[in-house]
Amino acid sequence: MNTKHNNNNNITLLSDNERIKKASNFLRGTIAQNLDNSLTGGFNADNIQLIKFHGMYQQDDRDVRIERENQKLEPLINMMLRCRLPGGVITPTQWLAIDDFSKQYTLYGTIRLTTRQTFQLHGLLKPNLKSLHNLLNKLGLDSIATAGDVNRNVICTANPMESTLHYQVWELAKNISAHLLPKSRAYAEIWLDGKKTESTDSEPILSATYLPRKFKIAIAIPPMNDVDVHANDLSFIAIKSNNTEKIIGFNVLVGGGLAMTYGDITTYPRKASEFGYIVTKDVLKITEAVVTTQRDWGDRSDRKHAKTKYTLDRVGTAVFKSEVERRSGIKFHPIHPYIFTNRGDRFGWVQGIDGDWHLTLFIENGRILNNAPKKLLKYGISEIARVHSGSFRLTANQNLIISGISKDNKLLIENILKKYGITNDDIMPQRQASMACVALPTCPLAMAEAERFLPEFITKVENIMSKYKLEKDAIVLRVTGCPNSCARAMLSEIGLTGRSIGRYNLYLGGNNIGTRIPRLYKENITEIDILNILDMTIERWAKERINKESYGDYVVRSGIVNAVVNSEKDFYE
Ligand code: SRM
Ligand code: SF4
Repeated sequence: MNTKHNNNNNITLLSDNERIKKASNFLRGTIAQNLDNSLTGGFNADNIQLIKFHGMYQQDDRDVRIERENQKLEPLINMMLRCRLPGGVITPTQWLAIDDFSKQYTLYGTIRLTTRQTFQLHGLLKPNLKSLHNLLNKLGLDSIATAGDVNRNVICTANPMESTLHYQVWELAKNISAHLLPKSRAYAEIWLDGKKTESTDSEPILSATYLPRKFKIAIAIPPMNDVDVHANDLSFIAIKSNNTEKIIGFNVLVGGGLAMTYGDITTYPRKASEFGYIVTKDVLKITEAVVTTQRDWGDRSDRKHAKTKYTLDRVGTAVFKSEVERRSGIKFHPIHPYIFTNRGDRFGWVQGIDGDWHLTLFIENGRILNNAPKKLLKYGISEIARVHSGSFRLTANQNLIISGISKDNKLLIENILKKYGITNDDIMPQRQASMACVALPTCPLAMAEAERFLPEFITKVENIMSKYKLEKDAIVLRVTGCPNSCARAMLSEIGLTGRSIGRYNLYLGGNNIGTRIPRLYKENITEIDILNILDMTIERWAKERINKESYGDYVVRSGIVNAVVNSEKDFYE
């Protein structure tokens, strides 16, 4: 532990991550030296923390951990890399090169689309890391600040229908991402042999010790809440002009976040607080003021309480807000009215206002692989990338949009999809409304399966839905392998969070637009128990629902669970 003086000159203990950041010389640490050490597949403890700021996590394959231990071998250490892709847009050329790299140089041969609109490559070995970073650089990509105590990948609504609005928020997502990027030259020096020299070693926004914790930003275009604004430290909700397809300003929300620690009631998921409305030109100033307030006021002694949501609850929302106004010199106006109606992706073909076609494909768990002999997803997407002149857009629900398809290319792409067995047609709405986080075998924090559990579990839930003639309905259902909520289970109508292998906590009563946190219904139960509860509550919902009432709203109205209103006060009641 390290020490610092707070405003009252009391000595507080700093978390060890603060020591690591301070001693790192702007994120260099001894990463370069560790890279040259061929005696181990990994990095030392301090560098394991530092490589996160460069977009990588050290992991090991947990499926073979015991076997390797028995053989007295080091765990199968490998790295996961997360790309920076503001707004989730990637070109066919970039896709092809990444696809090729994943095939040749990763242990798993897959690409994983994430809940924050980017992709991850799992199973990278240390000797191949530099060539991957050089490839990304050649492609105009990087993985800077996709992890660590910095602003992460900036996400925005990926709705292909309103492409003019999408274009505006995508531009903004890129600008925010660039504005908050670490300025340190460490990434260029270590991974690109110093090729990128335009940046300097000073961090006017982030500081030499960066932020107290991870920081997340989202931009939503109502009525879509596909980005789940309440999972983010800072969100912008676009308000468009009445007469033109132009965004005139944004409602600003601060302090959302979903993780908790079991058994520690000082931790909780929290919805973001509405600060007010600002005009578009003020977005970067407000962003900077929120980030620097959190930088200076966030808790650097206890990482469990370091996120913006806890800073807000500790100092008070009004105090935080007026500090943001003071720092930015901008006064918030009252919130402009907005409504969210859904947050799933719109699957299938749509024609945008520009006449181009867009196809949203459901990707189960975001995993791009050749999953069955007749469903060769990975081959199919790469063949499409060879002929496609538009772009790909990753969604915050782990799906893929093939975007900007000209009229002439539509048939060609349809034929490729047919050839590789890629179709949305056999997928029920329930599966489309479900997500799981990665969990085992790569996530070191997983307590239970999630991605590998979901497909068969959903088949069983689909059977329940069919039994009650609800095939056309869907419940937002999300599974995570631990309470960190990476697939945003804490904003779902049915949320499962892993407790141990085969056991989960069951949360019910979030809503289908992502504005209510669900409540714990039963703790530490098995799949059979979960299915029994779902069968019972779904039957009641089918019989007693009023009009098109959603499952989440029904379980609250019928008293099956009480709504969570202010999670900081009532989440554990
Ligand atoms: Fe996450 C940590 C995967 C979105 C909250 N998350 C992790 C790690 C890196 C485990 C670790 O720290 O070693 C996981 C890597 C697993 C693997 O093998 O790939 C991991 N998180 C993911 C992804 C890939 C899940 C997915 O299935 O798509 C998502 C990557 C997003 C991205 O591209 O940047 C992902 N993580 C989220 C979200 C959802 C979101 O941001 O919309 C959350 C909840 C929102 C929030 O932040 O409150 C989330 N992840 C966490 C946390 C809890 C943080 C906290 O507040 O305490 C951790 C653990 C930590 O940071 O200590 C974590
Ligand atoms: Fe890992 Fe937990 Fe996140 Fe799932 S929710 S990816 S198990 S940290």
